[in-house]
Amino acid sequence: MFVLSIQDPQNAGPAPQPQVDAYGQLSKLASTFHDVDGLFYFTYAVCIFFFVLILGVLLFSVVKYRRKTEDQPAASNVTHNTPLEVVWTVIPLIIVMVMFAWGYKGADQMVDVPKEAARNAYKAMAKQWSWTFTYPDGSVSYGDVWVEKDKPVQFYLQSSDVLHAFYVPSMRVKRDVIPGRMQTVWFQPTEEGIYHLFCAEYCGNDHSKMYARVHVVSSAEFKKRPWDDFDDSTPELAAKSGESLYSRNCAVCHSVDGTPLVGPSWKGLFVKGEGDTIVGAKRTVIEGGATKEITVDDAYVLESVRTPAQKLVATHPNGGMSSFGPELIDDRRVKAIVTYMKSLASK
Ligand code: HEC
Ligand SMILES: [Cu+2]
Repeated sequence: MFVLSIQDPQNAGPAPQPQVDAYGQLSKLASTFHDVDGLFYFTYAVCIFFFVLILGVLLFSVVKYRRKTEDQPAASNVTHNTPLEVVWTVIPLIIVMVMFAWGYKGADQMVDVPKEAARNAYKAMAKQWSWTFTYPDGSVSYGDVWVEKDKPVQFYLQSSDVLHAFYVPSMRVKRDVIPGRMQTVWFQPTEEGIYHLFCAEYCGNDHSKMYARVHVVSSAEFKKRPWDDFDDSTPELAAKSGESLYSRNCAVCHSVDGTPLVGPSWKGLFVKGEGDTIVGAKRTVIEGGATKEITVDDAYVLESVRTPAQKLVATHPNGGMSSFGPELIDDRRVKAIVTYMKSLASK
């Protein structure tokens, strides 16, 4: 069978293999939106039935009624048959009405957000090329999101740059994320597991890497808040938290080993100076059209995160980074990223 392998740039762990349902056509259903599957397989069966029927009659007629001699007269010259035409109009009409009613019922369920879901509202912020999730209690996670089994959940979808789409095949939800417009989806996860969340709208160079995971866990596991692992109480822990933020938010565009990606590598951004001090490297930047030389420091990194276009690195005069506001990565977290950058410094 076709096995999809998914690169997982935002996380160290491997992406789960997609699981398919018993008929091998759809991802395993893990929410209450089973009308999607019923309607999908109904449409599938109708298509196969009519394909076989129509092609069968066609092939049969081609063989049976073919012209056998050059001068054979036409066997019949029927131009129409009213009862037959009524039948082949009315039966398909009934079938498409069934499809419509079934689809309408399913869509209605998806659009009608139940109160319990509205009380359990998350925010999913899409940006090139990562996802940031804000929980009902205000905490934040990146690239992975945790929800409770059997508890309806609503997601408000926002984009901080271009068009994206929130697509979780196992939950049977897919919704465009449109800049400047509030979109929303809800679902009720029914099975524990880790599910794929894809961006389903082409959003630039590394769209294919814009991937996240939905963890459906028991309420006991959920109470442990597995996403809340940010810790900057010591420089070592801050560097570790910074590295995790880096891998989920920045690694798509910035390498740390010199490899050029969409953005400049962070290798050599900070270097070891006299003794064991860590100093910022020199950078040629373009600010307001003028080229100048600056020294990298904490403030420059913060500015690059909040307003990347303020000082463009001279090697990247067209920019290409969209801003991370404090609601995505607060100042403390940017500081942890800087601590991580400094931990990379070498002679
Ligand atoms: C969509 C791609 C992209 C993502 C994601 C991205 N950046 Fe950038 N970044 C760029 C590009 C392109 C530049 C060069 C142009 C500029 O200076 O704005 C840049 C420049 C920078 C610079 C200046 C680098 C230098 O060499 O002087 C810093 C610092 C920076 N980014 C930090 C970050 C941080 C921190 C994150 C993650 C929170 C991040 N970037 C995420 C594309 C990206
Ligand atoms: Cu996207």
